[in-house]
Amino acid sequence: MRVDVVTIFGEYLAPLSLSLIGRARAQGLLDLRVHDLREHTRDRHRTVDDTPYGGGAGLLMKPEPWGEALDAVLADPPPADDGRGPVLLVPSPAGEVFTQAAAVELAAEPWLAFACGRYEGIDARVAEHYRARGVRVREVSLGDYVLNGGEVAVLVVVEAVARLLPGVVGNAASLAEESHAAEHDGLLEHPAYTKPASWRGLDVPAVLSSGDHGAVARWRREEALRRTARRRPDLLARLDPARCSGADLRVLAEEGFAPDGAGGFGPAAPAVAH
Ligand code: 6GU
Repeated sequence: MRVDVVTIFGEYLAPLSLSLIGRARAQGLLDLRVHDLREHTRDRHRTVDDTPYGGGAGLLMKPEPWGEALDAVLADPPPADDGRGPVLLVPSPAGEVFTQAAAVELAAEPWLAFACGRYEGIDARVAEHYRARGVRVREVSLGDYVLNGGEVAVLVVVEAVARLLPGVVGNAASLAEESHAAEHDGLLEHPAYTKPASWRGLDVPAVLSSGDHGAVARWRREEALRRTARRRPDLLARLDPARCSGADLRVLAEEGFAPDGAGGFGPAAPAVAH
């Protein structure tokens, strides 16, 4: 996979040379190229920002350096480009929330490009212009909080995507077991334990040492359901009741959830007093 990143803070991306991602780059599985936006300015001060039309606090990134920088990226496709060009990812707190499902989609692409805004973001015409040229532009957010710029989002998205590429993570089965994996219905992962069996007065749940694989699987499923209900009830709205056993339904009912009639689960209607 080829990944181009345009930024004014290339040093921010140094962690992408470490660990599994660094090794994937060294092995040629990931061709990650960082480009300095300021190389595409034409004034003596290498200016990338200016004040917003309409007033307000803060500075916006000017469109001209972005146009030149992104044109240069688009003009240099990787051999694997299918003619559709890259998916252009624009990190922004105003974007769609980045999810594991999006990571899976992006991992199937041969080419991604990132436009990292700083300050209050990038002049809105940049995304509009590349969309009009047929580029698949996706504005993505990490969640409901504000960061200073898109570089941390690049670290997050590249790590989430690259570890799905064949050969990057050693054990492919571990990918399927994780929290948010579709194979586990998008539930949070159950708690996990290793040796010693007793630590500071805390014992590993006995069922995990029972050797009864069916009982272990049922315990893990129940813990995953309870955890998700307590911590991320929003995820239950996307849990298909058709994929739930009677035992699952009982656990969810204990946690206060019932099928919502819309293909998921929601808070159970309170029992009406007679
Ligand atoms: Cl992608 N960018 C910025 N600046 N803030 C964010 C974000 C992205 N995601 C959450 N907050």
